[in-house]
Amino acid sequence: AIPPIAHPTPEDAFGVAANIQYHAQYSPHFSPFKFEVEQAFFSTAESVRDTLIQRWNATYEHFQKSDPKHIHYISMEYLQGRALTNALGNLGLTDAYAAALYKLGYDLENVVEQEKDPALGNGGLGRLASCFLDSLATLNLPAWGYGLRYKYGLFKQLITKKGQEEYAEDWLEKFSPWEIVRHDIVYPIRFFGKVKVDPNGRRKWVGGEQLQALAYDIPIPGFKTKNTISLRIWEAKSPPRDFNLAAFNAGKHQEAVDLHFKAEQICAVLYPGDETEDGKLLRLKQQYLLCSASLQDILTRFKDRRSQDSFSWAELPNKVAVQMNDTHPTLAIPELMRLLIDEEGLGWEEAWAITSSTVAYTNHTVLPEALEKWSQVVMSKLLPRHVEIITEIDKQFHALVREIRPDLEEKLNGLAILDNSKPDKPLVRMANLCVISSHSVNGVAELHSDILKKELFADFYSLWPKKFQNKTNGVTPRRWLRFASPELSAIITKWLRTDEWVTNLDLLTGLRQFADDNQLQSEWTAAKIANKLRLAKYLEQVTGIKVDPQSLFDVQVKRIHEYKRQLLNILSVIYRFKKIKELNPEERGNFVPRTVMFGGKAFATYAQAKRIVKLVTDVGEVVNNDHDVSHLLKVVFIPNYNVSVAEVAIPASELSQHISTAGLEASGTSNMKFALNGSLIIGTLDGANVEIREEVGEENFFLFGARADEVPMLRKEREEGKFVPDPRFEEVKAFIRSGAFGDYDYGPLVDSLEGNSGFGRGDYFLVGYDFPSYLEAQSKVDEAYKDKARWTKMSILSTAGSGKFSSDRTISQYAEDIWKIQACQVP
Ligand code: DL6
Repeated sequence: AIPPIAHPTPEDAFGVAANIQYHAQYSPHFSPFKFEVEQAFFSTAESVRDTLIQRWNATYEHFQKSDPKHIHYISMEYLQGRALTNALGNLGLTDAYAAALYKLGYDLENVVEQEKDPALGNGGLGRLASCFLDSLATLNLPAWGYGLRYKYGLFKQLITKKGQEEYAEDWLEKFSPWEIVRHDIVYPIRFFGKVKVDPNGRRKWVGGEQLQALAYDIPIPGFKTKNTISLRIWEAKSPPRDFNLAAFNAGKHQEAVDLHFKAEQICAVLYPGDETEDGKLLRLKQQYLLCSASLQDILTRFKDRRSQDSFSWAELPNKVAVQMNDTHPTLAIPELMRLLIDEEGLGWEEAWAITSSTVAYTNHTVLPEALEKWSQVVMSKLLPRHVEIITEIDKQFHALVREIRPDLEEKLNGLAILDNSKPDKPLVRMANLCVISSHSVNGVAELHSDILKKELFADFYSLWPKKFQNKTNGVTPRRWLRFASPELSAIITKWLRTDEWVTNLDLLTGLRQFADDNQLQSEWTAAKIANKLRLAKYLEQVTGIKVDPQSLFDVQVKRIHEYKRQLLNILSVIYRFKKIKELNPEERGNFVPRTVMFGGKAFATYAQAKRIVKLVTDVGEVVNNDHDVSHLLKVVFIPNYNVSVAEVAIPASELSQHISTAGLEASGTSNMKFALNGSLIIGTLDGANVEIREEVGEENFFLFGARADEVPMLRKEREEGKFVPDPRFEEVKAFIRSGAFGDYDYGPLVDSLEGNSGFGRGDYFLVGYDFPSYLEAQSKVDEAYKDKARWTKMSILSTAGSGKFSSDRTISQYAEDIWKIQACQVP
C-alpha cells in the first residue's frame, strides 16, 4: 500500500502555500518559471485535488469493505459549474487557501474566476443531477454518477446584432484540473454488427465496429464529511490496433485514422443536431456508450465485491440501484438484459426480474417533442441485439395486458414500446420502455407527478399504481446560498445562532420570527445591495450597460422556450415602456425603476426561441437609449447564461419570473434558488411554484394566470374563435409590428400569438389569455416594492419558507423510497 501523505490543514497557511508552489513547479502543464494568475488557479486546484483524491480513495475503500447497496445515477447531462469555491467550501479550507494565496500574491476571488465552467449540460435536468451529487456526498450515501465527457459540451452563446450566435465551448482548451483519467478503467463498446445464433440457440452480438470507453473521474466532496464520491464520465476511444499503419504508410492518411475520427465524434458535443440520419445515429451512439460503459463498470464492481462461493446474480438488486435521468439512458434496460443473458448466461425470466428491480426512471417533461422516439430502422442497424430484446419485452407486455387487463387491449397500440402505426416509419417509444421496465417512475414536483398519473401515463398508472411516485426537486444549499451569497449566509447564521441550516435547511423557518425586526431588515437589505452591486458590475463588464443598483432587479434566467414564455415577459416590458413614454415627466415619477434581465440559451435550431432572444435585445436597445424612459426601465440580455452567471444573478435578484403555461414546467429548480435567496416570485401555478407558494405563503408570491386544468378548455375556446383578446395585448403586438424595434421581421413571432392566423398552433402557450392577469400581478409587484419594509419582510419570509427545497430532502426521499440505500460514512 502507498503510505499516506501529509496534506495541508486549515491552520497551516504555509503548508498550503508550499503545496500550491509544489504544483506550480512540478505540474507538467506550464513553465515552472511562470506563476501568473492562471497558473495560480491550476496549481491551487491541483493542490485541492490532492485532498479530494485522498478522501475519495478512503471513501471507496470504506464502501468496498462495508459493501452497502449503491445508487448509480446515469445522466446525459451534468451542469457542474466551477468546482474550486465549492470544493474549498465543502472541505472547510476556504480561509486556509485564501491566506495561502495571499502569501503568494493573489486574491482567492480573482483566482477562482480563472476556472472555466464545464459545459456538460443544457438546463434544469443537468443542474439537478449536479445538485444530487452534492447531496449524495454530503449525506454519506454510497453513490456513483455516470455521464459523458463532451469535448465541447453545450455551445457558448454570443449576443450580436444578429441575436444569438453559437460557438464551440472549449472547457478543455487547456485541461481540467478536476478530472483524473483512469487508464485502468476501459470497456469495449460495439456498434452495428449482427446477431449470431449458436447450435444451442444462444444468441450473441458479433462483428461491427468496436470502440472503447475510457473513464475520467471527477471527485465530488460532501460538505463537512470525509465522504467524497465520483462522477465518472466516459470518453470514446478507438483501440490502438485500429490505427491502420499500412494504409498510413501507403499515403492513405484519412483511411488510416478513420476509426479514431469516428470515435472522436461521439463525445464531441452535447445534443448534436439530429435533423439528419447521421445526427440521429450519433445521438444514439452517445446514449449507448453511456449506458453500456456504465453498466459494464457496475457489474464488474459487483462481481469484484462478491466471493466466488456465494455468488448469485439475484443479489444484484440488493446491492445495485440504477436511476435513469429521463429517457436518455433508457438503453440501460436492454443493455443490462443483454449483459446478463448473453454474457453471464442467465435465462430471460431471471434477467428480467433482476433488471426490473434494479432500474428506476425519472420523467422531467411532458412536452411531446421531448419524449424520445427512436427509429426502429436506425436502432436495428446500430444495436441489432437490443432491438431483439426490446421486441421481446414489448411482446411480453402485450401478453401481460391481455392476461390481467383485457379492458386495456384496445389501448395497446398507444401503450406499446414499438410503434408500428406508420409502417414506413416504425418507432421505439423510450418512455414506454422505461415505464414498463422500471420498478419506480417518478415526476419531479407534485403537480407534474399528478399529470403523469392522470394524463401522460394514466393507463400505465391504472396497471401499476404503486410504481408511480413524486419526488419534488431540490437544490443544494451549499452552492446556491452558502457559497453564492456569503453575506446573506452570515446574516442567517447570526440570527439563527447556528450554521446547521447548511445541512438542515428546515431550520430556516427560524427566521420567520424576526421578519419584522428592523435590525435584521437593514442587514438583509445591505446584503442584497452588495449582491446587486456585484451583478451590476458584471453586467457592465459583459454588456457595457450600466444599471441602477437602486432599481428593482427583475430576473428571468432559464433556457429560452416558448412554454417558459420569455415572450410574455418582454411583451409586458414593451407595454411598460409605452406607458412610461406616454406620461408627462411628473406622472412618470410613479413608476418604480426596474432593471429587467433575461438570460438563457436557445437551442441552435429552434428558430422561434432565437427570435425571442433577438426581440429582447432589440427592445433593450430602444428602451435603454430612450432619455425619457431609461432611468425608469432597463432591459438587459445577459449573454452565455451558465452556472457561474447564475451564482451572480440569483443572489442579486429581488423578483424572479417563473411564468410558464401551467402544466408544462415539470418543476423548475431556479425558482427554488431564487426563493432561497429572498427573491420574490411572480409565477403561474406550475411545477414546483405550487409548492413554493404553499411554503413561503401566498401573500409572498405574485400569482397570475390560468391553472393547468383550465388550459385544455382555454385552447379549445381559442380554436373556436371565442377568445376576446385584451386591448393592451393587441396594442403591444401592433407596436412590434409597426417596426418600433427595428427592421427585423418579427412577423412569425407575433403571428404565433394570433388565434386564427393559421401560423403555428394559434397561441398554444396562452400568452394572450394570461397577459391581463400578468399585468395586474406586475402592478402588485410595483406597489409592494414601494414599501421597502414590506418588501424586505416578504423577502425574508421567502428564504424562511425555502427549507423544503433542499436537494438533501429530495435525495433522502429517493434513498428511502426508491433506492433503499443507507448512509455509509467514512470514519
Ligand atoms: O427536473 C429538472 C428539470 C425541471 O426542473 C424542469 O422543469 C424541466 O423542464 C427539466 N426538463 C428537462 C427535459 N429534458 N429532457 N428530456 O430538462 O427538468
